[in-house]
Amino acid sequence: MKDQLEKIKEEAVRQIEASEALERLNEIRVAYLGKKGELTSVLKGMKTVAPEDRPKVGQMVNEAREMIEAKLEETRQALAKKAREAQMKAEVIDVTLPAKKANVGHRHPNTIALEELERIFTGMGYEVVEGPEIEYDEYNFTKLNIPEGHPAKDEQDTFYINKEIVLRTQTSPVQARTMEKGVLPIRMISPGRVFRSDEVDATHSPSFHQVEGLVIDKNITFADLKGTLAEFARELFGEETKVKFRPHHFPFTEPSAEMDVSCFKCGGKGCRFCKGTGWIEILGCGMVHPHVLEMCKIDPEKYTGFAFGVGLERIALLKYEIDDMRLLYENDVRFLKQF
Ligand code: 2NL
Repeated sequence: MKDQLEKIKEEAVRQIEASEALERLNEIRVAYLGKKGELTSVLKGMKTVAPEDRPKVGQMVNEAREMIEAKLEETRQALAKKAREAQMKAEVIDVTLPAKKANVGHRHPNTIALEELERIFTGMGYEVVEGPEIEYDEYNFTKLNIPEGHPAKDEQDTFYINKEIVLRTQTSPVQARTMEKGVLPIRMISPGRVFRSDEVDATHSPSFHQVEGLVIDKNITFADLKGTLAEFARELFGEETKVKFRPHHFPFTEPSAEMDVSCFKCGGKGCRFCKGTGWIEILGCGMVHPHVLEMCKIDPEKYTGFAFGVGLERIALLKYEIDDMRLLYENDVRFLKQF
């Protein structure tokens, strides 16, 4: 019996010392000290021991149990310590490493151009007014003198939500809404996203941005329009900039014009940038049509006004010399960071 116990102890110690994981220690504990373990089976063999020897054998079994338990505990602590040290080593933090730079991105050329336009016009006393991108057909077309069947409507009428509601094709409806409110005089610009049925290419997109402007007051004339837009052009493209007005047609203005600026690259001599003409087309404008004033509840006998519309992307492309509009919609930060 004694030999058997010695053998069990030896074997247990050998196994404990050889174990490399805490789970393995548990297995050993079960194998030796568990209900069906080696020591228990020794106790079960007590029947064959002479009664006077039993207490002694019992004591030996207990000693073996205590010894194995102590060995298990000692090894458990050693393994736990080793595991903790390995973990600390693996998770070491170098507090002297430089912090990761926060990536803050960059303002979009459209945003930069818009802020420039807003700076110029608010400097002349204009308000910035925004409105819905989804509009009533009535505000987008009818009140701007583009009735049912008008060719200008045919060109633009693609994005219908239903019979009465469209994605706005211009920001003029914001201005029509402002006129209807009847607070006069008006000096406003309305920037925002607009939608057209255009195919994507280097100069077109089905969704782009416009900045329209509107002035309504007593005695506003074409001279006010010219002076205002010439000053705008000088602020945007430089003191030397000249402007030229070519007759044009818009349904909502009469008379209407397109404004060109002298090429800021060559000063008007003609270069690749202005395609040899010395001039660059920049915006459409005109005196607000009396019928538009009437439809927006303003008396055209008492008030007159001028209006204009600029493509924001067109300004950004020109000012930052970007040759393809699609670059503005990719939002590649390497592109954006150049402006
Ligand atoms: C362009 C240039 C323009 C207007 C927009 C306008 C707005 C109201 C009344 C009268 Cl509420 N006019 N806006 C005027 C002239 C030109 O935009 O190239 N548009 C297609």
